[in-house]
Amino acid sequence: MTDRRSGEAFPPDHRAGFVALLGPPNAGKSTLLNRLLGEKLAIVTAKPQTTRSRILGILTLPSAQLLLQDTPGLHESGSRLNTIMNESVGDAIRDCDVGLLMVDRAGGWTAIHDRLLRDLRASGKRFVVVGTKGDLRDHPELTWPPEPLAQGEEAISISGLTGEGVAGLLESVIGHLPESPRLYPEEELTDRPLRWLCGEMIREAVFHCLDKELPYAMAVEVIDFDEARADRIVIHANLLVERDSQKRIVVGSGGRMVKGIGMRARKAIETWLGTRVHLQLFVKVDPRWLKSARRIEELGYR
Ligand SMILES: Nc1nc2c(ncn2[C@@H]2O[C@H](COP(=O)(O)OP(=O)(O)OP(=O)(O)O)[C@@H](O)[C@H]2O)c(=O)[nH]1
Ligand SMILES: [Mg+2]
Repeated sequence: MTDRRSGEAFPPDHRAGFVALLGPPNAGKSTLLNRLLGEKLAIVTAKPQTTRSRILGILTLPSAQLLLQDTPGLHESGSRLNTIMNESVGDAIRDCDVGLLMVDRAGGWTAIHDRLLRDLRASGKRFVVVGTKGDLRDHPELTWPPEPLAQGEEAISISGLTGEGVAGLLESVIGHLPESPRLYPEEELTDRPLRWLCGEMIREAVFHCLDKELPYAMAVEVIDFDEARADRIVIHANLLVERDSQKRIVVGSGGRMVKGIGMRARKAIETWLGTRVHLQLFVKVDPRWLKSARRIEELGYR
């Protein structure tokens, strides 16, 4: 097989296509994405609804290229951000070649799984039900394979944490992909710019440092990302909140909270990029950000 554009030759049975990671919040979608890529691309926290937008992770192997689409956890809720998040799950099903319906084996099968299973069946796409957190040995909530599956529908149990079962899953997914040359250059890892990914690392630190609902009311906007210096990357970012009362909490007494968030995020970005980072955070009130679809899109949560 030869790529018409690049003239590059591929093995005759080379496969490539889009793989959507689908499931409710906290199912382990982003953890599996990172595990498959062998690289931290998507942020992971113990709290549900961490991922806000689709993120493409590109896995290039000699025999196949998987375009892995991480998605926000599907859930029932009415805010504008949540509606947009749920829409992007629908888009991911529409655009994929293979769907992975992810179910936390300790959490069990839910109404969200019923809905996604129905949508996947209706789409006519190939799909695999993936049981996650297989390393947690006590799974009282879920019989395996899950009861709602029909004969011939595939279920594979994995652990994104230990990697158990992931090679088998990968092999099965490749078998479902169409024959095709590579769709992206082999050196590409994602469709997201580095500065946005750094913003996500900052948002991960926000989840760690602030509890309750506040992380959900916050956005990160990278306003300056300067790679011109040889010895360090300079990043300036706004932490956007909706109200003054939230700003006071995020700043903290004597600026302690925002300093803590900044320190944690800086260390994470430095480890990730293997370079020194100068990070400056500004806490800003932006009452519009959660209400305006345009603003949400501008911030890259789409
Ligand atoms: N023990 C164990 N924990 C896991 C595994 N996979 C994910 N987790 C944990 O489950 C939590 C949620 O994982 P995520 O990967 O962020 O889940 P997600 O489906 O992307 O969640 P949202 O982005 O909120 O939709 C984190 O605390 C993970 O460390 C696993 O295989 N084993
Ligand atoms: Mg996620």
